[in-house]
Amino acid sequence: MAGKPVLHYFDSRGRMECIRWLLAAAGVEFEEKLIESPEDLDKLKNDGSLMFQQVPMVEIDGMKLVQTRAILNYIATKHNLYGKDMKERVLIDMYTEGTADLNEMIMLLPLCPADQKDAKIALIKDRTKNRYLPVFEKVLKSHGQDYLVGNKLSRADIHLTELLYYVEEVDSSLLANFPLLKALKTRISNLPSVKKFLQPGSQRKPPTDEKKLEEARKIFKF
Ligand SMILES: N[C@@H](CCC(=O)N[C@@H](CS)C(=O)NCC(=O)O)C(=O)O
Repeated sequence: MAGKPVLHYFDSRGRMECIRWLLAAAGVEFEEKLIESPEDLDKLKNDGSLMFQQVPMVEIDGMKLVQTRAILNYIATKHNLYGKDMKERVLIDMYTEGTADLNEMIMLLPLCPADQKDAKIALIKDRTKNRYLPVFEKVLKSHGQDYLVGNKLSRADIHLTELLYYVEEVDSSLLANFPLLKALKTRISNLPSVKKFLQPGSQRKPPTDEKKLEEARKIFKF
């Protein structure tokens, strides 16, 4: 039997958190080798483990996978979370890319200079309320089903649920006008695998604070 996937990343959400979420939701146990210093990162770079000299990197099924989207695609395919045909898959891809766009805006917020932060938060709130969440609310309303695509759990539901947690961290009132999204969040959060991941002490990472940001700056030299 193949061993557990091994995740190589810094001890924060960053680009790895969506991979942690997807594996956890699929019920896959994983290990983490945390990058704690520039030397740890250099070691991975120098031993040829990182195709583009970047993390996330995931050791899985005898491979060393890089590029977040490629890793997610592999996990979703392997665990049957990627639709039943091309038409479902392209929908899942569109929803996934939409969630990724807003997720990235929120993920990069801690890097925003202090004098631009309020404007950035205002933009995120505007995009959340007026661009992204209305799309997903409308999809759920249009078919009346429990999941976004094909009446079956897919990666799109998992990525969206992860995003909804982040949106609420930005402003807990942002979901107020999206009852179907609130219900989806509750439904997905109650899946046993996700419920376990949401418990304290799991491998889920907290929001990135100043201390983590400083550590990241040292490791990734930005
Ligand atoms: N397109 C890549 C981007 C990866 C990336 O930017 N990784 C950063 C950390 S989040 C990194 O490894 N930076 C070090 C470097 O570029 O030297 C992906 O999605 O995986």
